[in-house]
Amino acid sequence: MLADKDRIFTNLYGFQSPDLKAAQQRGDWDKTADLMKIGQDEIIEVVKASGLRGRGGAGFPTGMKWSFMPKAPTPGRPNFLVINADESEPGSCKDREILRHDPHKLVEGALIAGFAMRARAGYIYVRGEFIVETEALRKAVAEAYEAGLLGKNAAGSGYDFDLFVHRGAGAYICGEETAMLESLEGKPGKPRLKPPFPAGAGLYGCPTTVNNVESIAVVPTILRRGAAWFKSFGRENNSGTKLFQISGHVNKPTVVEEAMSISFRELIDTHAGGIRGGWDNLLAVIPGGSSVPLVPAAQIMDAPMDFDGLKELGSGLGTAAVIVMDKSTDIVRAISRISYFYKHESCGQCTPCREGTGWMWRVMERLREGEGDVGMIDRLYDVTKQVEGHTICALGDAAAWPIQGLIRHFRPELERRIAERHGMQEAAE
Ligand code: L3W
Ligand code: SF4
Repeated sequence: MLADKDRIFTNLYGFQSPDLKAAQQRGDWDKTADLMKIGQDEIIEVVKASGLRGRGGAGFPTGMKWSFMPKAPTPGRPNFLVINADESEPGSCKDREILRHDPHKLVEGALIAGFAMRARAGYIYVRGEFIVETEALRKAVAEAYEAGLLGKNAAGSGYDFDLFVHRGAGAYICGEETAMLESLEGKPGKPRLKPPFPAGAGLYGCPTTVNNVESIAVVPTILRRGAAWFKSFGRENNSGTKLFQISGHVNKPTVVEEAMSISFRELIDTHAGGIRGGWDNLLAVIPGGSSVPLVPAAQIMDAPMDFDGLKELGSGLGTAAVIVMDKSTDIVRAISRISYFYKHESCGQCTPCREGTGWMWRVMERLREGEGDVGMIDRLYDVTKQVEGHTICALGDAAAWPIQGLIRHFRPELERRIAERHGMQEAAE
């Protein structure tokens, strides 16, 4: 179990005030200018050495992403930092806690990250439904301006950096980084084709880095305690501490900071009070938010909860939103409901996603009722393969993967429903 002294988010549960004075007492904003004195490239090197990988789902190395930004921005084409606080992935609820209770970690991280990537300004794009969180964040930003920590000569560093808070209008797709940029520009949130990646052409066509809230909020602590300290948690290629969000059929759902690579069993027993009805009652787990395939109980129990460990199981760490399902779960219905979510949130811009998400959901609903025949399972799988990798953004993959996971691990259950319904029909005839 991660020791209290090694926790980055010391006010995760809001036991103390989120305001500037309390944050400073917890160590935030402590000699920030001195941290920045090591220089922009050196900060990027420290972040690279820490092994920090993006906490928004994709796990892209953060320091490497920053290094793609131009080192000498051309006049009239400034660099921008955009922070993705559009937390909408079903199961994901960690960034919300940072915004509410520890916003100064994010604001300080924004200044340091913005400085390192030579950004003139940062934009925090907050999920539309996050009203309390937006207020808390706006208050923190206002406090930072008032104290001279943002704006001209931010925190006495000699660097000018402005930070803006923008609230979205409640569309999941605006969490996709290029849809977010479109939305910030005042346009409908429709993803752009990549490449070019935002580092080449992002906000208003300028070089931009989009990072998740957690990725930015851990940076000041990494600089204060050192890359080696952060890297000492987890294992090679999967380092650091991480916010895990445990929901579903556990005795005590929670959000908790733990060392990366902790085993699933230890995570649940230590922090979530165990599985409802005991470990024998576990059916399956979606370990990284609704976009990643489920993992059956037997495979996940002793698995390391990190990028590589879950990839080996055909799933992913995603945002570390751990959705636990016990044997009372109608697993077909659960995945069908997730399918409906993606159908609803598709921006409709590309055909495989616009048509495929609706088709997949309708077939899932039929299979839930045991309608159709066994061949329909294969056709559904084929269609998921036609959608996967053939769309503008990752929402197409996210709609396909949960269904693939269901068919891979629970095909007998789908076949049982079809056989049962056929049996009932035959009996009726
Ligand atoms: C420059 C290159 N930049 C990649 C950058 C890219 C992006 C990052 C990761 O999807 C996943 C998705 C969801 N030059 C680059 C480059 N980049 N190659 O690296 O890129 P990518 O394409 O791997 O992922 P993505 O499109 O950002 C994110 C999954 O996360 N997910 C959902 C998350 C939901 C939330 C939320 O609600 N807040 O985070 C969960 O699993 O399915 O696969 O910045 O530009 N050559
Ligand atoms: Fe829009 Fe779906 Fe295409 Fe993404 S994959 S651009 S959400 S239609």
